[in-house]
Parts: sequence; structure tokens; C-alpha cells
Amino acid sequence: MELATIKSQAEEDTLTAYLRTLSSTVGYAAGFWIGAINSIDNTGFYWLSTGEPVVYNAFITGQPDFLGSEHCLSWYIVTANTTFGWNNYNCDAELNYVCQSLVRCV
Ligand SMILES: [Ca+2]
Repeated sequence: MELATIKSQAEEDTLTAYLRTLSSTVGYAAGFWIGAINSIDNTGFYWLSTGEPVVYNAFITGQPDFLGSEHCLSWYIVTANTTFGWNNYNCDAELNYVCQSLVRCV
């Protein structure tokens, strides 16, 4: 199990629809970790699962802002019906998380 990778608007829309159904105790005003970190020189984000650069993104206005040690990617939520989007955030913060389900064919 690993943190989620979101590579398209369709994936973003599906996950957003699900997260909007959760109660406010699950993560509003805090957010969820998703699986990317930024480079040391703050020039780009990379998916942890593959090392690929993050191409599609859904950063909210003003993000990423690279304040202090905000090197990890979170899905920021204000309320169920308002702002949803990505934010770079302090990797030490305790947030909920979204995992990627891995389907393997044999
Ligand atoms: Ca930020």
C-alpha cells in the first residue's frame, strides 16, 4: 500500500467526489497526504511510487508556496463544499492520507 498518485482530472474528480462524502471529522481544515514530494531546490514535484515528475496538478491558488519545510504534497480541504485542491505542506504534520490500491494481474 502506498500514498495515492493522481495523474488526471478524471482521477481528481473521482477522489474529490468521494472525499466530499466524508464527515468533517475525517479531514476538513487539515487535509490528506497524497504521494508526492518536491525536489530539494523546489523546482518540481515527483511521485513517490515511480519517481516520475508530477505533470497534472490541482494546486489551489497561491500554492505551492514552499514556506519553510513544506516539501510534501497534501490534498487541502476547507469544508465539504468549498476549496478542494493541492497544497505543499510540512512533512511532519499529522494528516489523514489517501492510499493507492494496487491491482496486480497474473
Ligand atoms: Ca503550502
